[in-house]
Amino acid sequence: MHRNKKNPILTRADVPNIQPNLVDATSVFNPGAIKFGDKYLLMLRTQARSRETYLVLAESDNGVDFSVRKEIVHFKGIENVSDRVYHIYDARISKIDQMYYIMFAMDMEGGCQLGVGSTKDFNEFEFLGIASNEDIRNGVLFPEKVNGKYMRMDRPNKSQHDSGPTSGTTIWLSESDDLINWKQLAPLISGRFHYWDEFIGSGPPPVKTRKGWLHVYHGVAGHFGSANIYQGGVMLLDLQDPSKVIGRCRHNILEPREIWELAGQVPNVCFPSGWVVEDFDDEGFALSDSDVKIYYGAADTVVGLYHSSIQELLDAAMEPEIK
Ligand code: BMA
Repeated sequence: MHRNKKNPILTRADVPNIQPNLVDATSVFNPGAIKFGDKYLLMLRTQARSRETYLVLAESDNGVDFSVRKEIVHFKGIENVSDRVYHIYDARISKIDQMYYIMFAMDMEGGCQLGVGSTKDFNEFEFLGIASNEDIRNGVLFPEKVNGKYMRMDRPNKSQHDSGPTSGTTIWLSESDDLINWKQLAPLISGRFHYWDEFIGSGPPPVKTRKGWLHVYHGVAGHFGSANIYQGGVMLLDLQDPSKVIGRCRHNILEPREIWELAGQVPNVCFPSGWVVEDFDDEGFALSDSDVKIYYGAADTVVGLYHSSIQELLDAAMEPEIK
């Protein structure tokens, strides 16, 4: 596993002015990612000096050099939500059948909800609805139905960082028939107090491998005085019954080490939110030697790119547990 040499691959300097909302962007981070045809797409979270947050797309031929579109992503219909929506952010992108779905956090009065939108072409986006009814974040859809149901992982916000945002210590598995109404099935993993992943939340949507559903998540160590350290880790779920956790890494796979990860709007943050797995077999399983590109927000300020392979991530997920 290694960082790309061109890191950070996106900074505020790459974000064009989009009058009047986004001028002189302060930051660009926490991207959703997907391969669309032969293009790599990132759905970026950008902020203006007003601290308004916008989603903007970037595209690339090689997954490293991205150009940012001069257009704010608008989910048609979101304007009809009756309660005030302050920000939408942290998009996670899944392809299910021939449709692309985007789950994102919606900061609203009374907390954070999960929104879901769809697109066929990444030019027009439709808002499908609010897919939650409690304070919750980090919702990610599985790339296919399991046992006839849509599946997602999500992280209810049942705790709070010291004088900071609401957070959580358990990732749940939920199922749905329509992507809007969700039923909680089972808790998957919980925070390990005193270790690297005390608070946790899903990263990019899971990927199907012959060994199970491979999933990258983030963990927060909150026991360092005023610093919450955000890191990346990996876990593995049973293919037929994803409520069964087969493995979970002992060590993080990614932690703040570079200066642009250690310093910024929010110091000490590596927040993996998108990935592109390059190679699949004919039945849709990721190949173990496939290259994996993990895109992450660094210090809530820039975007980093981390390279790995399916095999390396599977090995990490099967490390002996912390006893
Ligand atoms: C989390 C979310 C992320 C953010 C991270 C670090 O609670 O708000 O969007 O990147 O904190 O600030």
